[in-house]
Amino acid sequence: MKDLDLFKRLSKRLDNLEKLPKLDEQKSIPKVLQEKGISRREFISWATSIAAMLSLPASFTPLVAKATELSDRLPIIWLHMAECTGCSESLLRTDAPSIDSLIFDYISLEYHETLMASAGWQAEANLEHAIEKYKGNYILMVEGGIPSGQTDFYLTIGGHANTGEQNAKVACEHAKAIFAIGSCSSFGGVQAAIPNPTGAVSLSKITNKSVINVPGCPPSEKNIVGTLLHYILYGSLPALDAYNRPKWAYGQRIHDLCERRGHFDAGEFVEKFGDEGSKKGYCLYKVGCKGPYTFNNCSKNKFNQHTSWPIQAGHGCIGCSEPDFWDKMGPFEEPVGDKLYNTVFGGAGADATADKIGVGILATAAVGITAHAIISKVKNPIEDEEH
Ligand code: FSX
Ligand code: SF4
Ligand code: F3S
Repeated sequence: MKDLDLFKRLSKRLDNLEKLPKLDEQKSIPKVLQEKGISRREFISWATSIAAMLSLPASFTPLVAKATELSDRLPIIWLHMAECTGCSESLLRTDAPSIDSLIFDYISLEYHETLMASAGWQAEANLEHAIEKYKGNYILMVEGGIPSGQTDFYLTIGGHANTGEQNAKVACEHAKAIFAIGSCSSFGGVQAAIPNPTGAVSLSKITNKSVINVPGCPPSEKNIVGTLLHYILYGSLPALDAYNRPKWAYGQRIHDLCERRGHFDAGEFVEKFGDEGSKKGYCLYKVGCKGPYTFNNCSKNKFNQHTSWPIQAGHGCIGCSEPDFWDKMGPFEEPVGDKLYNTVFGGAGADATADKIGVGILATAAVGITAHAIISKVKNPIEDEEH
């Protein structure tokens, strides 16, 4: 019954969206798929996987397909702040475009600095025009950390010499929904790493409005597209964790979804890159994997057209979807040992979730509990204190 009510509610929302004008009458999802040689069957199986990812039953597949079709109804403004553009690249630069990246072509991107042809005064005018035209109705996606306060001039943009902070503030003010795409926009990222010379901050620090964080450096295309489709389907915020990340994507630890987890539990570790353990696909904890402290769904979605992800490729997770990971997770190729975080022992177990407990608390405690009997070389400061 609950599912049926939800189905009706979402259908109604999509019916209303359908009444809004199309971006381009000539464009449609069936047409785009046909042009790219993607069959209807592939599209439906993709929609089923998106439904599952958003924790919806398979019977919602037609709604996901319809939401995709209607993804051109909501204008999107995408701003670049201080960053490497890897987040856009994650979605765009594939040699055989996936359905996720096709959607990026199809949606109504009113303004995107990487994609648009215009530059200089014209680009600036386009941004002002888009904000004015779609006031209160557009989705704002922001990539990058934001130099702010006394050092906001480090990101000075365009002929009017606005700072990135000014542009982002105005764009936030009139947006219907705001997504911080990538760890830089979500948490400050590499710019905000110590000593943070430009005073970079996260998007949520410069606006009072709700910001949905989609971190990762970069985030997977699935998490970006899934966040957008969730919004199209529901028209409201998804369930969020303590760091405002959608729980459907960031609700579980890398460690709990990891294909090498059996080796961790069995005490089988890579001791050195290239050793026998590496060849056998053993656990990467001792060569620095931060999967036990990181919440993301990388092993499910993967990168590069869903072919691989860091741990599958043989390197540990560096914790790229966690706040301040550049400072807190390093050195990246060494285990946490007793040098990371001022750990507070809160009774956190392997099943602790991000909304209950932050990474600082989880840190050494979780690994200590799970592995304390098997990792003899990794020191657990809590145990040492207790004994
Ligand atoms: Fe940051 Fe996105 Fe890392 Fe780069 O722009 S999340 S530096 S992958 O690209 O913002
Ligand atoms: Fe996987 Fe890393 Fe956990 Fe090992 S420590 S099981 S490699 S997430
Ligand atoms: Fe980032 Fe770790 Fe995934 S480094 S890409 S969160 S495996």
